[in-house]
Amino acid sequence: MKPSLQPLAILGGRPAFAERLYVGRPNIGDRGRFLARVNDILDRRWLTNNGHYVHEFEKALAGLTGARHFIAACNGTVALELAVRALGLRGEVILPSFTFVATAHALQWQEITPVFCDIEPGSHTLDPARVEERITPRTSGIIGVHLWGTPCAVEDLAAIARRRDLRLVFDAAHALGSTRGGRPVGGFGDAEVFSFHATKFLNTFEGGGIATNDDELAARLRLMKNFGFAGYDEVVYLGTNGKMSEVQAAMGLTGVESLDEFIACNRRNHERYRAALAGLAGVRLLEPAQGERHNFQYVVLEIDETAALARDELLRVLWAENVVARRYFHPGCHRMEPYRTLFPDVAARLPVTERICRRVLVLPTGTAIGEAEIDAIGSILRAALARGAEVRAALARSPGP
Ligand code: T4K
Repeated sequence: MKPSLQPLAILGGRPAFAERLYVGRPNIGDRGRFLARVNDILDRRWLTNNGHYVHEFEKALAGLTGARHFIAACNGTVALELAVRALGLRGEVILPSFTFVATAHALQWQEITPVFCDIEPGSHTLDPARVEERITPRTSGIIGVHLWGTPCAVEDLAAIARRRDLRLVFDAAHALGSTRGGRPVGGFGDAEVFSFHATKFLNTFEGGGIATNDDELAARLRLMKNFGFAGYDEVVYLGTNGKMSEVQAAMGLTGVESLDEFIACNRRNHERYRAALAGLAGVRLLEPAQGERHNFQYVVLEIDETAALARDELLRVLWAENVVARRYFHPGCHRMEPYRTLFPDVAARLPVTERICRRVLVLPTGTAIGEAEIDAIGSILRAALARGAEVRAALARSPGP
């Protein structure tokens, strides 16, 4: 989409983009190959329940993650719930508050108490030093979240889990294709849980899955995601319907074929943003760890107190230009219901989370945008920050979003 670089819309100019640019625009892959697969599914008349394409997708994902087993599921949230239940978690489970609310809901939904723990300021992931402090006799496990595709401190968390006899799960919803110490995400902890929601760089419309090297856990998960059926008439567990359909798997397989291309595009976009935002006071672009593979699926800025405008002011400037940036994962799970009511005092234990929640701004990336859009977004931010006082006054005059 060709941007028109008018004066800032918030100051009375026309929006830079005629149509909205969104964070989370899906990558589509090869349309022809996807449609051919859908035709084949219709010819086979096998639409769901452990079909051919789900098998193929699970094989492909086991290959990508290096895990012995990959169990596909209908979405990432149900995959988390399955992992939590199959591992026998109960009582309390420690997790970051700075994550998508599904991580906490997967516990609370099963009447397990989510215990919110602070994060490291650099990586935005669970701080192992703080995890130790949150362990009680009721703690049964830890869920680390590889936020923005950046793996947590898996070694330190694994050492704590071993020492304190806890189960360790990773919410890897963002982290397909990333590595830690050269090892792909998928093989850490007892299980790692992925999301293939439309907004993820590899998508199955809705979808998710669990990677594990534990044979017994994998067998349990396979039964649990299919109501607990061990045969036509035999049910051996309390299960649910967590199955992925054939069309979802066909979309996933098509995406897998373009995965390197998606990552290359995300990386190019990231580099372009780095150049477009260089030298902006108070604006930090989160960078992945050196020497590791990363999927670059989120472009994450931290806007600190030294910037001429606050994060929320920049958000409004961008929205006025039709750039639908997001302030993920504001305001933190602990400030959302039911957790706000259940744990009214927990914010005091989460100073880093509170600070990061006020600073983060996520910008559009993926195959739906290119250099021209990124340069224009950089110019908008640069112009807004250069005219900080004027922009602030204009925002104060206009009603908020
Ligand atoms: N753990 C973590 C750490 C997660 O981030 C997530 C999901 C999960 C667990 C749970 O996995 P799932 O059960 O969802 O598989 C979106 C996604 O719905 C959610 O999957 C994702 N994380 C989260 C980070 O983002 P919202 O509430 O932001 O969705 P929404 O509707 O505002 O869409 C986001 C953006 O994407 C919009 O700017 C529009 C754009 N979009 C969206 C869809 C669905 C499109 O352009 N096309 C589309 O088809 O949660």
